[in-house]
Amino acid sequence: MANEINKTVPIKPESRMSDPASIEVLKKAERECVETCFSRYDTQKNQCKFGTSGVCCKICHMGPCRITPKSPLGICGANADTIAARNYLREVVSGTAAHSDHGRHLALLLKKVAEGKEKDYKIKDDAALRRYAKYYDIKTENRGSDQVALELADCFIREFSSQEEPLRTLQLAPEKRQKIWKNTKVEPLGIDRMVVESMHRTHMGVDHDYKNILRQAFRTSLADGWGGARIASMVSDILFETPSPIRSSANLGVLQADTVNIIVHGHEPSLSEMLAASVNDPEIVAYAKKAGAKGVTLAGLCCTANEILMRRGIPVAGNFLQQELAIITGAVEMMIVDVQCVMPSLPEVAKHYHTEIVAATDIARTIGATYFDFDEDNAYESAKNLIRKAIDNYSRRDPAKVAIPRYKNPLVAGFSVEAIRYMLGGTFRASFRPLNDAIIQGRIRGVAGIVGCNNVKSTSDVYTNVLAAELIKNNILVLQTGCSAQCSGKAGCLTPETALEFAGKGLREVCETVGMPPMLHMGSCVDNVRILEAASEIVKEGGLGDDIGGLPAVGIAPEWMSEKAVAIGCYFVASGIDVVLGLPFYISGSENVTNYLEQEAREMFGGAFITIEDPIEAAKWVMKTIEDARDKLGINKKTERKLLDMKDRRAI
Ligand code: MSK
Repeated sequence: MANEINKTVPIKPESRMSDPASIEVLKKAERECVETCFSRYDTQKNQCKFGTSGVCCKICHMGPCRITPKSPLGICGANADTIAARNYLREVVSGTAAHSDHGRHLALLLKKVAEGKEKDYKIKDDAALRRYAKYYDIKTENRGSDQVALELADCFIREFSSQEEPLRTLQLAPEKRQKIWKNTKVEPLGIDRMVVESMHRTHMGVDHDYKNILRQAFRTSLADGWGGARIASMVSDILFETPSPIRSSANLGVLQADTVNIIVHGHEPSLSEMLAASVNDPEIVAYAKKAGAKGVTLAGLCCTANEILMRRGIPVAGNFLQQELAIITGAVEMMIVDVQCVMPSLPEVAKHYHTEIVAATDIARTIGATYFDFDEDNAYESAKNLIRKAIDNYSRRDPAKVAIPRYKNPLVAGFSVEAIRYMLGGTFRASFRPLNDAIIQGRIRGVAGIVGCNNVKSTSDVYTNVLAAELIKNNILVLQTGCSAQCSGKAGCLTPETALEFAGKGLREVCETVGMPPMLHMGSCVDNVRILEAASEIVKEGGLGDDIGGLPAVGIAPEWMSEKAVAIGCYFVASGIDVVLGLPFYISGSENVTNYLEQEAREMFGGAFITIEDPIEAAKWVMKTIEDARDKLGINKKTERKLLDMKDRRAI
């Protein structure tokens, strides 16, 4: 396996992480005897084979049961297929719940804003409000923003509780796709209902048919991708603005030696938006100067970073595997964490330095972290109080322990679907037509969505960077989200100059004309829905078939690790897009489950999963899949050269 970590030989920092900033800090961690996820990975040698193959069942307390050739049935009689399918569905449920609870929080916030109960949050993007209201047939003409927002917030909230009606957002997909979902019986009802039903069906003694269970996995994932995550993305646009291209930078070098450094980490944007709004408040700047600092640097990790990068240009300190490393620089006064992808080890790492870890969400607390009761009703002042606390911690910084790597790279982020449409067509003719034409003419061969996390099992960022470079070289436009986008940002690839240097001729021409990078940062994990939205727009624009399935497009999760990634992969496949995994699912203990996800899914949806552990092989597979799709669309035909006669010329 390319880049796989071999735990049997001493592991060098260069085999753990590929970017120079992280390597430098990992060496510092070793010198200062700080435990990280990498050293803990080594102590977790010989990971459980029953777990990794998906055939350990601990759903009831007669077990745990483990399936082997000698004991092919659990105590209740469940076989490997039932067990692996149930475990898989529970992963999808957890991922869906995570994205959707994030969406619910924002929908409830929108309702409060519309009711005038939140003085510090506003509807910042009225055009987005009215655009999304139309999706729900809400009248927008001659109505105030608050009125429209209240009705829309209620629609969003009903998407969670709908008992018998399918999700209304499904109607945003091409008609053909909607029919496929109806015929295969995967149309999700309310988001909460899907999560509860799936948990019921995986309880001991309920659903035992692996195909029925896996179909429910796709159905639940659609409640995420076309429901909860989509709502999160839409409300964020309404309250905090639809992203548009913005410059910033990425990697640990964004931290500064002479300022108070605050890092936000997690996923939800409500607090981080307020921190971004208040960090340059003159009162705060004066307070920092009084403490001996030049000011306050706000930076982000993981998807909270992406949220405020996309809209405010706040720099990215790093992606998932850099969360402990950021503290080890010795230069972080406070790390504020909200939900998801936050390692419980952070307070332990912080004990070696002066960093205060602050948990700012009641549903996500960690032993050793300070809990801060963020007051959304008085959000601006509450955010300022938190920043003041960080400034107070500046005097505890030990200069002898500070070592900020100098590495960071510039980037351009903020490519929402609206921004892409505007960028391609301009103010008066904003449209996807130029992109469709470039694909039809073959200047761009197709589109690849590269998404997801980092994982200690492989050298961080390598797969993503090798794959992305190979794809743009071969004229494939790359769309990115999450930690994968940050990985390209750290490598300096999210700039228009990357197109000039590394893209193939056709893609370079398009990027040069428009001034865009060949890899587009589209946002956070919930913003994977923007990739589906872009695919729907391409279909709507015409000339490339009548469904998302069949487009020259592929999804890839090179270094994924979270249950959310499993849900994302499933809703991409159920939407008709093939998904390449750089690391396998925990299903290899069941041939039937593996076959269902890798073969039968394609018969149902037109897309399926494939695991390819080498980035170059993955690139070859993606290119072949894209060329096959182009053949089927009939756009690979070479145009015959024809000499024009007088009649033709007159016609022209
Ligand atoms: S933060 S889910 S490590 S992308 Fe969205 Fe990154 Fe994966 Fe978390």
